[in-house]
Amino acid sequence: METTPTPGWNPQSSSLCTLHFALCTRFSVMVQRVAALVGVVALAGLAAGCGGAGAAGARGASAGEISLRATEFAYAPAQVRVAGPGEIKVTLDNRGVVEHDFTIEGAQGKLLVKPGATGSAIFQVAKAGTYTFACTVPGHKEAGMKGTLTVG
Ligand SMILES: [Cu+2]
Repeated sequence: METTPTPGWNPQSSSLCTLHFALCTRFSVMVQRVAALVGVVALAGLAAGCGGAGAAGARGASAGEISLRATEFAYAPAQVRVAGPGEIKVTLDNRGVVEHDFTIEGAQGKLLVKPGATGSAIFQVAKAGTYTFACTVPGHKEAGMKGTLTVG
């Protein structure tokens, strides 16, 4: 009755460990591959955004321009529109006495303009829709410094 299969424990456990290790290694390789793939996709996206050679890029290149005036604490106009998705050139004339910026929720980038100055930047909006734009200087959006951008 003393032949309990305890001897089986050690080898089993060690082979489990080996398997676990192999899985872990394989998983980390997979993560690296996925990371590389994501990097490639991101680069391709950047290239498409910059090149404008593709159909979508060419169409997007001339999405539109908007000009806004910033004061404490509002944009004028507060409702703007461009024809469709793509690159949008935004010009911000800061008539206020403090710094203001312009950001589009859901799009990358920020245009920061000092008081009394005018600045412009290109924003990329990939899809038609209604977007909120706002100033990210603390308290400004809450004070009313926001508006609506309609794309398409
Ligand atoms: Cu502001």
